Amino acid sequence: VLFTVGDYLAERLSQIGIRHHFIVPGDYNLVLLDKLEAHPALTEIGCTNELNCSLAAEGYARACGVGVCVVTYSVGAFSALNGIGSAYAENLPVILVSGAPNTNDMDQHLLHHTLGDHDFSYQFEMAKRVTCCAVAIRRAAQAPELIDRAIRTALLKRKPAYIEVPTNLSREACARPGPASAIAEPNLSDGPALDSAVIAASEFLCAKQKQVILVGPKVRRAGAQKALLRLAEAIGCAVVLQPAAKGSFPEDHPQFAGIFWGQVSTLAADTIVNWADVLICIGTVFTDYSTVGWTALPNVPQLVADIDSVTLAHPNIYFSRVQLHDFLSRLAEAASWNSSTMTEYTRLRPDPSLGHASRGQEKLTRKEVARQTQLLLTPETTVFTDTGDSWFNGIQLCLPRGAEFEIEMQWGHIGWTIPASFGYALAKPERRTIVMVGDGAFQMTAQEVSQMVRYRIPIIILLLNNRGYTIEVEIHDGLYNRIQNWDYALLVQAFSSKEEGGRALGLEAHTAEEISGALERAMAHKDGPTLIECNIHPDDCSRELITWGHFVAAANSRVSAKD
Ligand code: TPP
Repeated sequence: VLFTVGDYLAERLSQIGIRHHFIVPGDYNLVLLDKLEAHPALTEIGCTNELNCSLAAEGYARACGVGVCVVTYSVGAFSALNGIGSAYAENLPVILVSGAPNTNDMDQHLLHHTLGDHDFSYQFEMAKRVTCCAVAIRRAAQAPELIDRAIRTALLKRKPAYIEVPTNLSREACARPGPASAIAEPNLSDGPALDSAVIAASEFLCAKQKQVILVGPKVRRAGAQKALLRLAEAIGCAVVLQPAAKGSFPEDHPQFAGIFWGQVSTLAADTIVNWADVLICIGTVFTDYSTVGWTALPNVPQLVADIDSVTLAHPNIYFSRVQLHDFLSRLAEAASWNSSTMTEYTRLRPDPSLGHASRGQEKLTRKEVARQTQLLLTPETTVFTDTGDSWFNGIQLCLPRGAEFEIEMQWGHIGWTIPASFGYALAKPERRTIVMVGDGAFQMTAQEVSQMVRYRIPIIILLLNNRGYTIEVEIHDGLYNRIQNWDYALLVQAFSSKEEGGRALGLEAHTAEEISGALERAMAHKDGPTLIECNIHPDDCSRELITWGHFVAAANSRVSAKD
């Protein structure tokens, strides 16, 4: 049988570890979808719309290291670009594959699903801005080179890539691909740069007395958690995490000193950071959000270890092509023991407390939901937290060793948790996925619960219904922060069909007793998702959200700088 462009793409995707590809069909990609489907290692996962499709692929990439989303031209791809933006911001290699018009029509005719003029380059131009590599195949013979270039660049840079495949080319003859190692090569450090970075860094650290390690979200993207642990144990200093890095260092470790998030830090992490005379910043990202409206930008000297570079404050040197994993492992061998910040932190460390349990009939509170969620966590749990007070509720949880935590703090698309947890759970079905999401966020992407039903994915969705966009109320209030209330429990049950798929369980909780009963039922329900609508008072939000919102609002409303 003829080996085609579509087969080439399918084979390459399977070689890099893709087992599920997320799709929405359209006439420009149907033949391509047939080819992908025909590959024995690939399972097609249909999504309800392209926004959800791209975010599902983003969540899949979190679990599996890479994700793929296949959509149709313009009407599909424009929506998918949002999830590709997320993948870019969050450093995840997601391959966006879009069907495109027949090559005979390119720049010749007016076509459906286009802007209605003769220039068909616009989608490719748009994709270039939100990917690390965009390719548009125009002849079958180019396909191997272009597909390989896009996939290889995405994997090397941990950023999304774009591949445009005209509808008629998917079935045209194509060479077969060579070994996978050519497109999935490891990132290697430059030897001399690595050696000098390690020497300079250990000399720099030797001259400091009070060292603190600050861990950022890029550690996980670089797969450097184990090397981080080795370095932390070699130095013996306090280790604090940025909020988006939660889960990258074990929270039961004696050196774990909380989440550093300025005034909304946990476990007094900010106090130990302020006491330090040097910060070892590993994969950190400082934004207005992570620095609480720029109020928590550390001003002590820093050693900055990024995904593939190291920068020192004194002497001021930049080392490029130093891979994070290599650098941390080597620094662990070279660095000397200095546990002064741990001695200090032991005196500072507050007692973690879950707070008091509410009594059975008492009205449900945010705290009680968090307290009961905490009791469910095991080493097999993955928690997804959505933008909103769910961030703060999630950050407060104490993760047992092995538990994972997913957050999309850089892109911050509300509703991200629903499709992303779906994609993630397909890749890691052995884990128990729990989603914490607000009512406003849920309304953005609720349709994807339907796919959890279809594929019988037992995700537990804790929907905190505080009747509106509370996080925005804290930043800047107006009537626009009120939303239509839904019967959420009823809604998700409507996604079940009598003929096929699993079943969604929709439950409501108004009291402490009701939520504990609901959680018990959720844990037992295996044939699809469970949504628990947790009804809380509109004013019941975390102290951290109010504090953070105040400073972010102040940063947003700074007057323009004069020239
Ligand atoms: N649109 C998108 C796609 N993403 C966004 N982050 C926003 C708009 C702006 N936004 C940020 S938080 C938020 C909105 C609209 C409200 C979230 O409300 P909800 O999910 O109910 O959580 P709560 O703040 O009530 O905990």
